[in-house]
Amino acid sequence: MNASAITGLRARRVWDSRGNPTVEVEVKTASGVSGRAIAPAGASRGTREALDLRDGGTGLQGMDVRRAVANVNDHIAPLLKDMDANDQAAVDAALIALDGTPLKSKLGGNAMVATSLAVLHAAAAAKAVPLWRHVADLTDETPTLPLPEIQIFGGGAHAGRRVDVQDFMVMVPGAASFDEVLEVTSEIYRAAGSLMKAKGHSVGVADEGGWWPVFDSNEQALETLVRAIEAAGETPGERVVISLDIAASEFGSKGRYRLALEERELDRDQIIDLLGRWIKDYPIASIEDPLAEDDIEGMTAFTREFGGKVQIIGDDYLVTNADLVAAAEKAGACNAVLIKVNQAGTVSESLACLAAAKAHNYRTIVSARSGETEDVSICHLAVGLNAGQLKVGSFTRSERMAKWNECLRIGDELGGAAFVAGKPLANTWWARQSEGYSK
Ligand code: 2PG
Ligand code: MG
Repeated sequence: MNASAITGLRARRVWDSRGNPTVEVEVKTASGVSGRAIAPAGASRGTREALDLRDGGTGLQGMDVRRAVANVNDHIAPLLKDMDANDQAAVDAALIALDGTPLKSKLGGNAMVATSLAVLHAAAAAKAVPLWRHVADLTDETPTLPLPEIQIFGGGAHAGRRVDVQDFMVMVPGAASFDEVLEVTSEIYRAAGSLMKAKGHSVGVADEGGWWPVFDSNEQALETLVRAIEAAGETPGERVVISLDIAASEFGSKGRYRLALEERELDRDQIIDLLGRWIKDYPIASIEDPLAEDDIEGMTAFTREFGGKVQIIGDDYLVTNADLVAAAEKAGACNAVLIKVNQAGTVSESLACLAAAKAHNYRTIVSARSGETEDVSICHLAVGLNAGQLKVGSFTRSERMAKWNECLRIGDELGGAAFVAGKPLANTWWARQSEGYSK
């Protein structure tokens, strides 16, 4: 029997960083080794992403996953038995056919993604290579350590909507190594905490470990972030830039945007103007979901105006879907796509999205979800796919740090030269002004 043939597969219920139940799958191969993966969970979810199957009812506030676990054990395990874990495309095609629904609502996106990723792990283990190497083999990419986006303040759906914007992040494209990115970010994170404490705030953290946003306005958060970068000894816009996830679908639809904090409603043109002012006033190099997922007109107008200046990422807007990336390119919306395996539901569909992004010259950012675990698969995907960028949340809490630390380990295996540095921000104002800027 083939060493990578699947001999056993089972799911169990485990728990994520918000204390919610989730699905873990373990896949055994004929060679005796196995692979394991856990489904993450989003809070600000796109309406077109794969659906997690939750049990509903009153227990665990309806969040239980016993049906998804049973789907793996009762239906997926017999289907995949004896299939080759090394043939990810065939495994994922079988899962998709068994489910048969557009949003994976029958088996559950959570059941499917945990299975798909566990098979990926099992294949790597059967080949006795690290996961990043197996992923690179599947895609013919050159493994490269990504440029991180790291959250300093949380907001939006991850912080009781205390501010409208969901992620206030930093990137360090001017760093010479991945390790340097983490060190600089750690200084900024600490400095931001000190600034909050100095203002007399009691400081807690939001869902992804960024500081809880005790601000009177979105701008105040941006100002504080700039002050924190300075307090860490950096000149904002040089080695360090700002990245925002507006997550506009959370407060906008049908071309109207309701800023809860300021108690005012903006139309499409007004929110574009507001974001344009932020791009002018602050060293912002990347913006995710600036307009809502149903606002094609707004996203196209925003990209026309600012696409030559900043990276514009579609998350809820593109939901890791190859067809939506192709359509966005045609419409002139966004110039980058977030890759979340659980939005697509399988590894193969995520790879297809990545291939579409590369074909249409869109940048790619592999991303975690706000509900995470110790699972570090996405680090290996980001490296093996040569995605260029990685978004994991903040620089605190173990479900986040596990990912940054795993990247350091992969970096040691790869050797120092494999860090992508500022390349993903080519064609943004940062790259242009930093020409000649020496690290
Ligand atoms: C996002 C993610 C991660 P969630 O919007 O990019 O920050 O959030 O997992 O809640 O969708
Ligand atoms: Mg997002």
